[in-house]
Amino acid sequence: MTAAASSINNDKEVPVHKNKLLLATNNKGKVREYKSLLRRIPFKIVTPSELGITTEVDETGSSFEENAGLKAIALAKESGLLSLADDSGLEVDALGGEPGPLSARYAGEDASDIDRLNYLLSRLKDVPGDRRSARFRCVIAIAAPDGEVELCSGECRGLITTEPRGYNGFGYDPIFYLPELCKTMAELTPEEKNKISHRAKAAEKAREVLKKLAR
Ligand code: ITT
Repeated sequence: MTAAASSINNDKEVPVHKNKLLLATNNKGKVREYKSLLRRIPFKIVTPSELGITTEVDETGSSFEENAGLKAIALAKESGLLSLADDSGLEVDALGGEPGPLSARYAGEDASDIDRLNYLLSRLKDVPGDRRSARFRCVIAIAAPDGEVELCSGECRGLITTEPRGYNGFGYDPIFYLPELCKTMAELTPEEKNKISHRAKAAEKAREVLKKLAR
């Protein structure tokens, strides 16, 4: 991160734990996971709703990196706080990497998590088990109010099931099977998911960035 971003946190008069980090997402599943994944960072995590921010950022980028940056910069500028955004989703090999950055809008704007995973299963109905490989990807952008950004990413490989299994997690978790654990992501406890997920891997890198920024 740049000097400008660091300067926000370099004010030695301000105790580090009083610095705030805005978790720039409206997705409750992500908020839940980040509150656990980032629990030892030297920042107090605040959410847009706690600050009365209702902005929905248009995800006009064509990659996870671009969209994560757009969300983090917009919220950092609006709040004046260091902001962390997450753009994530599924890339299915048999669909040429779809839904990718369109994961949230794959079954239309007003679709639910269940609609989206059913739509994905319907797209894969003729694809045999050995060709149902996929990966979850997560890109975290940490932005300062001056627009400087740092990116961290993580991924997790698995297979798409033929029907949903499990009730934990969110989004596409019930159809994402982890062969080495013989479970879908939605059959893992939150603690288990937070050890192996795409988001856990990206958050591990983000924690290091945040520690540096707090110095
Ligand atoms: P924000 O932009 O406000 O963060 P969003 O839900 O729109 O929220 P994305 O644009 O990053 O977030 O879309 C992510 C999509 O991928 C969404 O449909 C999620 O359900 C899905 N997804 C992301 N991470 C996931 C995970 O850990 N497990 C299951 N599905 C996930």
